[in-house]
Amino acid sequence: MDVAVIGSGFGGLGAAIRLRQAGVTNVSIFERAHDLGGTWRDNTYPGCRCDVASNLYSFSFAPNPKWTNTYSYQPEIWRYLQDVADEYQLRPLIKYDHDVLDVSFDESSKQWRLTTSQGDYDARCVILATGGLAEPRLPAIEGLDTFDGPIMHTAQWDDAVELSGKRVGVIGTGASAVQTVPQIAPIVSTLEVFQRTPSWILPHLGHPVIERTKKVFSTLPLAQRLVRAWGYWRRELMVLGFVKDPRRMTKAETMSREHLERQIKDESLREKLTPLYRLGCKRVLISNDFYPAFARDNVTLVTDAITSIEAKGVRTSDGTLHECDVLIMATGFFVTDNPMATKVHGATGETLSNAYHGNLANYKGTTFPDFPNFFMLGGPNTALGHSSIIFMLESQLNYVTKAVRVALDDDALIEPKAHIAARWTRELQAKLPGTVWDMGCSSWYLNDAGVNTTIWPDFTFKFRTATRHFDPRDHKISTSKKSEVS
Ligand code: N01
Repeated sequence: MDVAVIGSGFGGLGAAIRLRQAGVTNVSIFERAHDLGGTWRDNTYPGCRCDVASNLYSFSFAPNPKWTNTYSYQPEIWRYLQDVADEYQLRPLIKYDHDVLDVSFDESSKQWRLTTSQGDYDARCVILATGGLAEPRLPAIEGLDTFDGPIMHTAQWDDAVELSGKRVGVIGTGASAVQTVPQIAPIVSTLEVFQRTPSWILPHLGHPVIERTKKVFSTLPLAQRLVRAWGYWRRELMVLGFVKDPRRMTKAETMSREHLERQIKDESLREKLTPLYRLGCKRVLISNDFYPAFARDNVTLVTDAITSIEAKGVRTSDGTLHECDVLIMATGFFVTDNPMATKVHGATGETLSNAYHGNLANYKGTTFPDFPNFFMLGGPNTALGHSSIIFMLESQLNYVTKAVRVALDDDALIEPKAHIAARWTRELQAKLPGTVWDMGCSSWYLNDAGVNTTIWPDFTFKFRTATRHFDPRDHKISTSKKSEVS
């Protein structure tokens, strides 16, 4: 095939659409699951919702005038992706139940060899679109495998696990936990929420969309585009605090503290829920119902450190055994240590995971020296703490589709020049000191060495500008006609 796309979430579907628009049709999408949709298919835990407004959290070329809420819930986003797949007739391209086990560049054929659970495939170009939030992380807590009852990660929710009337423990207080805790609190018998670090939480402004608005968006698409643009630019202003001067976060911290004070009257509980790091250092959360859940008699916040998990429950550092019937792990994902990256090997055999550990330079978070005709969506330092990842994916796709076009038209192998990629990576890293992610908290944005290899540290329109074109001068282009064009 000309292009193998791995993953059928926003990135993979977007890639297939943009490639087709660029005239590239010999494309297959490899999907390990039974259905398309990526993280929005997998995360079905109660309350799962996007914390970016619906109008912005969608493809610019496929607006949805029918969003029922200004901040969509998971089922509607998943439905949206399915509708997009139908509208653009992408389903025939998808190879379901194909788990990609290895992706290696074959020097002799000058192609990529994909080893999958259903056989091998060769492709001239590969677009890796497996996303950063695809591999659920279970914490390395001693005794985890000795627990007697069901253990469920939020991203692997199993409706068959009975929660009603059960003693439930939730480990973690990040984005997934704050959404699911309020939903399950009313049905369980007791709920103990194990918090290691409190999150900054701001009021949620989401609300249902009235019929008249939907009608206006349907008949006057420009109106929806304006709302989207308004939301985009408001979010861009946040970069001033995240990147340029984190002291600007004080105002949002005050808002968050007031939110907490309004919702939690108990002073000692409030203290436990108050973060002691700069707002933005970890992902900022939005919720109106997480704090109030602790007002319920059956919900307890546990802040003593977890020392082990035993057959009957969770043991904490004060010696208490918190007995549970079910454990829910709201413990996030492998991001900088995503297992998928260890399965990709470039022309020298080097693995892609080095890109997250300082040993492999990247160019615009998308391409890598010695990885010819290989493109990564959502690559190093392209995720966002303040806006929509879809904007970043679409930006990358501007560059990727143009590069793929050149690769196919000229029968060429394209990769960034090593010194150009090194410069991009160096300059990007030079922007990080003094940003909000450099304020001493731990987060999934940082690799083992504490370096942010995840978040884009600038305005997103700058990334859009950087990826607008394919610049041949920045690339090594080897063709069968000429050994090296540029
Ligand atoms: O995961 P997280 P998440 N013992 O990594 C705790 C997206 N998302 O699934 O902070 C005890 O944020 C950990 O504690 P600490 C979004 O990008 C979006 O919630 O490391 N606790 C933390 O509290 C988001 O950021 C949406 O001290 C342990 C929690 O587990 C990303 O997904 C909704 C522990 C993990 O939080 C991930 O969110 C959901 C241990 N050993 C997800 N190990 C929206 O759009 C970890 N923790 C709203």
